[in-house]
Amino acid sequence: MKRFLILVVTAVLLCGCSDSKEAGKDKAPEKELITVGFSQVGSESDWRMASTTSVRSAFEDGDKYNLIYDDAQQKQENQIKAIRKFIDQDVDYILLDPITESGWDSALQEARDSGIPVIVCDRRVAVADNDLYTAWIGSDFELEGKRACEWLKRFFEAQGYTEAVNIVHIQGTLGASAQIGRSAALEAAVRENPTWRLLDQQTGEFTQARGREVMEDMLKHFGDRLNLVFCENDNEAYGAIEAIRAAGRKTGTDIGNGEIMIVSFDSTRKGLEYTLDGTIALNTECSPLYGPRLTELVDALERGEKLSKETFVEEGQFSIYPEVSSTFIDGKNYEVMHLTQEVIDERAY
Ligand code: GYE
Repeated sequence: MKRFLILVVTAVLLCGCSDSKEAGKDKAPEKELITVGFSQVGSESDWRMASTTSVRSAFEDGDKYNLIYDDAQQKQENQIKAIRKFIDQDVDYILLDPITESGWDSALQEARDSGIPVIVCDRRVAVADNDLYTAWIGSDFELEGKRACEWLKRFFEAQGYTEAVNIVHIQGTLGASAQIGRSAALEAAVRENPTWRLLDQQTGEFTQARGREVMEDMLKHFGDRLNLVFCENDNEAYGAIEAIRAAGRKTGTDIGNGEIMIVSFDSTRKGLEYTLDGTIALNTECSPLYGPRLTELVDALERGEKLSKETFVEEGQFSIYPEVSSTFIDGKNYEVMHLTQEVIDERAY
């Protein structure tokens, strides 16, 4: 595979030295950079910005890597174009955070035909042939959703709340792994808990603006009945909070007395600030800090090592309410962290 070559030109050359023999002697040797094309989803959320920063800084070693970054602006067609451009540029590796799971077979086949390994990160691809990508690293989104629902169930039990839980669900980008997993967990929990009702589901596209619009619409339709909003990320929760306040409703856990309870995902700094003051009742973490893991994977491939096909990142969960300190899911115990300002101060995003 062709490598991107850089010539480090010496100051002697730059200052116009005419003695070619001398210049040649002072010239640094040519260096081979590892060229990596990264197709990012967009810049729709705080989580996404943290992910971009993490990947960019992990690959910023200009003596080792040449990172070509492409922002797809939440459009899969832009990601497919970016992959084709990376193939034309003959990059060494492609990193792909796929907007949706479906629709990747031909683009990934083209990458494979060109001999370029594809590492998928964060969201997943659903392809007929799993050999079309080398490895995936990211979160267990369904587990995140199950942890949120189990916490809610345990919280209501602890409070002795047995009335109706009337839920509106602001989904992420439809077809994205984070949406598919978190939505599946909520839908299953609604089936299992007789007092839970799913009043409405609409996509908030993982953005604050759309989260606010969707919440306004839901408040208009369901009025006082609505007592819980399940947001699939923090930015949607920021938008929902704005809409709830503008409608004169209160956020909180006293849902039997008119408050609207909010649960969210990501655990960004602002999301956790809202969790610390009780505006968001529960925040389930999703880590965007996988940049260093990606350089490790690329370096391992450079050394000719075989990668595990899937790597899941570990994640936490935060709340200020002491009622539930852990959840038990599929035979495993998960701790719920009691949120304090110190916890927020130590966070990297
Ligand atoms: O939850 C959301 C972002 O794919 C896990 O995408 C990611 C999600 C994250 O826009 O904030």
